[in-house]
Amino acid sequence: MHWHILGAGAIGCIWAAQLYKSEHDVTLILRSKERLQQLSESQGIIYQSTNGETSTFNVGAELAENNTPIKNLLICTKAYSTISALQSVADRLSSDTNVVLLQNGLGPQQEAVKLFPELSIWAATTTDGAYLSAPYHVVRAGHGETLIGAISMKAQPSLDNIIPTPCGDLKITTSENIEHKLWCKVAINAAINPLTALNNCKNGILVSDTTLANKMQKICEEVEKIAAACGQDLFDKPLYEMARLIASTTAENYSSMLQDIKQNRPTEIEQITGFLCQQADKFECHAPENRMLLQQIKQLSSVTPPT
Ligand code: KPL
Repeated sequence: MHWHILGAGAIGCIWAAQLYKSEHDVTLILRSKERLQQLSESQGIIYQSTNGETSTFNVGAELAENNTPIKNLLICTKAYSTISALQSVADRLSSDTNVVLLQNGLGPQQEAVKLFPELSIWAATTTDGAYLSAPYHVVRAGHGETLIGAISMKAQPSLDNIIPTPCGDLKITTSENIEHKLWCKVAINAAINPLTALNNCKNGILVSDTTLANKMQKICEEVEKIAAACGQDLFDKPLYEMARLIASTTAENYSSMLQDIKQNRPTEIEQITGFLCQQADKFECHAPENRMLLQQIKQLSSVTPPT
């Protein structure tokens, strides 16, 4: 089974390394000749495991313009690039192609299904922790779980025929209701990411600082109401409790949104808080805290996502 991967960030590199390790054919699709050159200079993906051991996986790579057909495509780009990533390889896809969208946020998954009704599309969400210490040098910070579920009419509820399990050290589980899992992830990201980005703090501060904790509580209450209006019953405990728990267990982390701002990259605010504000408009929910966060993060971020 041959997998093409679009998006060579930390998660894309983990998947490429683990598929390669499990002896699957895997090809990274890179955006420029310079990126191809960088990969060949590092002789593949350098993978540092949680115990510090390093291995190199000589994964193949090509540009999107290559004209060979794609049978299985994993997209791990930032959420705002999902659609342009799909469009960049559109002429290589057919009704036999399986596409897995693994990213934060909500919105692009539904748009992908609308724009590409002929494809079998799955969505995925992960709690794996990783970061790039240099291009193609991925450091595994923690082992989580990846949930995958069908989101298009054509995708089968069972993934047995597509996702290669075992797949190295990745823990992959099928979800019967992936939309709900994506909602839960968006809700947690909406509670933690914008506040940490605005206050330039680690996740744990949202628990220890009373003012920020109170703010997080208000954000959570709004998000819970928006989710309920959309028919999503999030967790078996209040979102605020769940967000506190996750902020505590990731206390030393800098959220992905704060890292994006520090590194002058576009943020995923539109696919997280922006998505929730759109739903609030649709269902006439009161969401002043989230609307303010959306504006503040847009003002703070000097770079806008590519179109
Ligand atoms: O997913 C995250 C992110 O930073 O995007 C959390 C759960 C907030 C951990 O940092």
